[in-house]
Order: sequence, then C-alpha cells, then structure tokens
Amino acid sequence: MKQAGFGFDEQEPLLPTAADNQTVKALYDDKSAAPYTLIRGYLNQAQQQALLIEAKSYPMTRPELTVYGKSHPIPRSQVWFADKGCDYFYSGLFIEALPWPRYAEKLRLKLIRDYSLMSNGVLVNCYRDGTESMGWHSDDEKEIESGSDIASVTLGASRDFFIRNKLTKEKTVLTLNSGDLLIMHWPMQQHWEHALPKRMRVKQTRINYTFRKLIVDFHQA
Ligand SMILES: O=C(O)CCC(=O)C(=O)O
Repeated sequence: MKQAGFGFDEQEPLLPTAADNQTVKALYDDKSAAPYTLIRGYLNQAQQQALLIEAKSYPMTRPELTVYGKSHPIPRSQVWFADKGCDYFYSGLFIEALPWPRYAEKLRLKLIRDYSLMSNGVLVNCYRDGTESMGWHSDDEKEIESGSDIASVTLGASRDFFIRNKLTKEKTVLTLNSGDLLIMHWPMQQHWEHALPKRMRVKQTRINYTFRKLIVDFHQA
C-alpha cells in the first residue's frame, strides 16, 4: 500500500521563483538591505503536521556553553541531521551528524526542487515557549560552503526574528509564522546577524529547521 506523503510526495506546482529572484537582485544592488526572501505559507497544514509529529521523536539535547568560565545550558534544545562527513562546529560546540529522519529529508528535497536550495545538513532548534531564545549571531562558520544560501523553516508558534547590520546596526524585525520559509541569501551572514528574542507572552512551542551546505569532511582534514 502506498504510504501517505502528507503533501511532500505530490507534484505540487512550483512556487513563483522568478519574482523572488528579481526581489533578491534588487536587494543585492542595495547594499543597505539584508538579502533575504520570505515565503509565507511555504508548507501546507499536512506538511507542517507531519514534521511536528516527527519532531517529537528527535533526540534533542541542550548542550552547555561556557561563558566567562561559567557553564550554562543553551536556552533551547537542538539536534543536527546531516550527510556523512558533515559534522558541525557551531556556537563553540562540536555537533556530530545524525542521519536524516524521513520528513526532514523530504523537506530538504522539496527546497532543492522548488528553489534549488542545496543543503547537506539541518540544525533543528526547539523553543519550548517564549522564555527560550537564541542570541545575536551569524551562520558564518568556516565549514559553511562559500556562496550557499541558508533556508529557515518555522513550525508551531509565531515568533519575532531580528536581523541587524553588523556595521550600521540597522535592525529589521520579521514575524515568522508556522509554515513560513525564510531564505537568507549569500552573503547575508557576512554583513548581518540575526536573533530570536524571548517573548514571554508566547506559550506554544516553536520548531525551526535551518538548512545549511557544509564543506564535506571539513573536520576530517
Ligand atoms: O530559530 C530561528 O529562527 C533561528 C535559528 C538560527 O538562528 C540558527 O539556527 O542559526
């Protein structure tokens, strides 16, 4: 019997990329704007549900970070799924790659199909509620392949997402809702930081998938 694909297996019409590409080009020309594309409602309800159910079984951990000699657990939980040879050194933590779960892999393939967004790893972050957060940073680790875009998919609670220019400190706030796709185009990470601030009124859980393309075997070299 054919297994239900929760919308991932259907040949859905491709999303309109031409208009987005024009937007991106304009943003590249305007050096003062962050080069991102936000696609609202990229995932339908069935796709969101399939991922949210699958995420309940992910082996999430809350590693400790040392700041000024003191250890603190990160204010969220996370897991890194990736191809072989794609271990990741992120925020001062070495994270070994775990094999791709079924729907996370389907989402990876959907991003390639719809937007040619190539990736070989995804960091999944889980924010239990609005007390959990992520501080200012850029995804500019040495193992991220030069020229690659970063694709971020939100599920569950809506949360504010901040973007800040490293030089001018100009700030943009986006509210990311369940099913939205945010593409952070190269070279956004070189010039801009991002953060997910605490929002005490938010009581629901948010899951975020951030797809990255790493240089294979970077940590074996
Ligand atoms: O949860 C988010 O939207 C932010 C994730 C993020 O910044 C990261 O994975 O580097």
